[in-house]
Amino acid sequence: DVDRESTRTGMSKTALKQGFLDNLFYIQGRFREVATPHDLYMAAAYTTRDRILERWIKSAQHYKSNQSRTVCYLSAEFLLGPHLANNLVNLGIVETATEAAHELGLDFDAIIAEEEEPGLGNGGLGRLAACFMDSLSTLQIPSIGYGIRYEFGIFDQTIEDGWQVEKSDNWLRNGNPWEIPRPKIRFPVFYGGYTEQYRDHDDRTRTRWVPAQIIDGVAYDTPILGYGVGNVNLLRLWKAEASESFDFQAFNVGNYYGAVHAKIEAETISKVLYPNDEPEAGKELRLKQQFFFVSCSIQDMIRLQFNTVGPLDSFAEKFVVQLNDTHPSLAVAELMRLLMDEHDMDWDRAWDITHRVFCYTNHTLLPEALETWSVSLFERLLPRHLEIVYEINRHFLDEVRIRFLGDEERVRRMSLIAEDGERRVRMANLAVVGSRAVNGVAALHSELVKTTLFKDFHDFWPDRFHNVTNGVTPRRFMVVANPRLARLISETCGSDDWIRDLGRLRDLEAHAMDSGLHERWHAVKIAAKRDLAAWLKHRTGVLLDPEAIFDVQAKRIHEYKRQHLNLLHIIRCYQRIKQSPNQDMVPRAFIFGGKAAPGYFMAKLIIKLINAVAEVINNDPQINGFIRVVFMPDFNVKNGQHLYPAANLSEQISLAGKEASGTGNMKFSMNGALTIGTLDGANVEIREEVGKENFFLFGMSADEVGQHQREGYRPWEYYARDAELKSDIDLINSGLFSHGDTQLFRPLTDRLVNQDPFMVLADYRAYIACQDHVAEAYRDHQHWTRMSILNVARMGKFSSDRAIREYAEHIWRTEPHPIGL
Ligand code: 26V
Repeated sequence: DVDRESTRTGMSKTALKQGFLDNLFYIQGRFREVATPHDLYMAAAYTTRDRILERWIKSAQHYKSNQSRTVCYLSAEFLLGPHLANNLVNLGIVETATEAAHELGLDFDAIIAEEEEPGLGNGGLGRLAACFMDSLSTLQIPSIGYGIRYEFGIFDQTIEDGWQVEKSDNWLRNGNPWEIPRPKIRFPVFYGGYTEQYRDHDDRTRTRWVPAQIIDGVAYDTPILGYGVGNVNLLRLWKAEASESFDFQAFNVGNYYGAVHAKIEAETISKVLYPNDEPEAGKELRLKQQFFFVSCSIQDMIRLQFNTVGPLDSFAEKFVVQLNDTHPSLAVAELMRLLMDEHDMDWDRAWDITHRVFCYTNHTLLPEALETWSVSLFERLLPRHLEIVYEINRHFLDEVRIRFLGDEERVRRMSLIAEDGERRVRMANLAVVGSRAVNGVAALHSELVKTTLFKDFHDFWPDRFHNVTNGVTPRRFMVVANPRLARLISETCGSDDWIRDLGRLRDLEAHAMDSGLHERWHAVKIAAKRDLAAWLKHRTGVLLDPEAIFDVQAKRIHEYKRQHLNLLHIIRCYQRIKQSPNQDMVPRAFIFGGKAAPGYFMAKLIIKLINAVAEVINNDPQINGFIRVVFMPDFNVKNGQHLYPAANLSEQISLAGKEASGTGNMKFSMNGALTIGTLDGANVEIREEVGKENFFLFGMSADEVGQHQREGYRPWEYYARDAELKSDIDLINSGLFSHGDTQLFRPLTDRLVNQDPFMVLADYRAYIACQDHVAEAYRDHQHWTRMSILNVARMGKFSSDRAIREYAEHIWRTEPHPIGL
């Protein structure tokens, strides 16, 4: 028998069982016989949470009494994925919990599968934030993630008649056991109105913002537990609520319904996540969202400063703020406003603190992705911030003019305000000027940041620019997603130290020729492929052959990522089999996953074409299953966890220079997939690490792409000169994949032949040739397995722990604060 305390915190099997039954009874109000699968999941989640909370309180106390320097990671997105399995791994109680569940007669995998993931992000940028939170805790660095508690996250994707259909993601419907509402941690956020000058008690002229609207932000906290440590950090997400203090009566005299309507409107601010990969439509609500979470977060930091250290003078020593892309860059102006207007500081003191607090990460070079806001919208919503932006700009451009005498063209380029056409605020320039460090996310990307996007800024402040190559957490993407492989690695290396120190995977190299390991490695991969095949059969009806090459491309659908290049290769394979049905071809399963932005027509047409090609190939008796094509619906963190362990080949085929880093490339390779890829983003470094003989490289380099573009790129010449390429594109236009409709895919094929902005046709021939090498290599099972082992063994660099260590040392200058168990 266990006492009350240990049912909450005990780690023994008995304590877990008792805690589970307690939570089922006292929280869900159920007994075993009538409990639904969801009740069982909730009870398991609370039982796990109980054990985290104790560590959390200890961490908070420790950080407070030590006045620890704190990293604040500001991000509009956190794509966390399901919590339960991950928290069990980090607590180190997977085995005990599994046994406890079995003794209670429960299907533990089913309980884990019951969790609906918080999809509070679009893709790479949001998932990176989640990996970083895991590593910050594991490395014992005091930190707070700040973001928005969207009521609806990224849409759920279904496929109907081959087309993507979006369904709203009502993830909070059944409750969220991982969050703790903090109704008393609440800050007012202002919008609109006007500014006015007044004289304070010392007869100094000050500025006051008189808003037209006030909305409250309320904190919801999720504990983020480190792996095998006592440290638990905080993810604090803000929900918008109508303000209590705002006097609705005054604005709605006698208009009760108007006042209620205003309350409803207030809550829309944290209602829904916007797609980040759709061209900015200048959406007012999006700017309101950005300011909303930024203002709450900075106010919260100031509150914490007063609660721990005291005066604001040491604010930049207590806090460092990392801006995840430009979405939170209003924070620069908001901190200036709060320091000056609310806390009496003059400009110079406020600026000295502000520019020492912020650091900014750039995540894309695509010009259409760079955020700007029209001055008129900005002024209407944030009149005080526009004044501050102008003032920052005036100080900054004065410095530029002194350094580059007479170079007004440069001044115009560097200005925080774009003056060509409608005047707009350039958020990236604001972020660079307001930060003491700026970084790109892979070596190649960071070079391009310095030489192209921010060239003028690099000329001006060369020391401000850094590279931190992205990484992913091996806890989720190896231990949680691929427990069989994790076990095999631990047994082979004789320890599970690699989970916290991924460089230790190198120990596998000594066994790369060992036939015993080869056999087990192969068996682990086949088992994962069988699991995925069963999963896909259940959800799509398509049956895959586990012996085939599992060739996977899973990522957001975008022209620059070139899913259509992959399709052209599939069509090539199809035509080859049709032309000579008896040839000896290596069987392949082509697997796609990914969402298209709801307003991105071309991306949605690519999804339709994938499904159309799949339908024809999968039903052609002559193909006889030699190649199969399947689209996994609703690719997200949870579904991705089925994909990474099962892949043999990882498609990383973006046009060189366009993919800032990529992180899926890392997840596949650390699960033993080989990469076929261009020299883009982190592919360059992955290839360096795993060795060029263990990587399938093809295509133009970023330099060659630039050269080609300068010389004038003419895709129709490739189409005219390459008979196979022409016949692949013509087959799409023939109507074969569209029940005779020759027009359906015309927008896509016309774009390829006439514009081809991402040079699919220029890289086609090299890609096909490279895929032929892949097929040949796969025939030699021994050799392929050896390459697979070496890929895993050499992936140590791509742990997000390494990335966070680099941020901590070179950018943040923070120290670990270990909390024991
Ligand atoms: C935004 C847009 C908006 C306009 C249309 C084209 C477009 C394309 C992409 C984006 C996303 C920008 C931010 C982002 O998610 N970047 C991703 O960040 C990952 C983490 O650093 C990185 O691995 C990916 O390569 C990068 O695309």
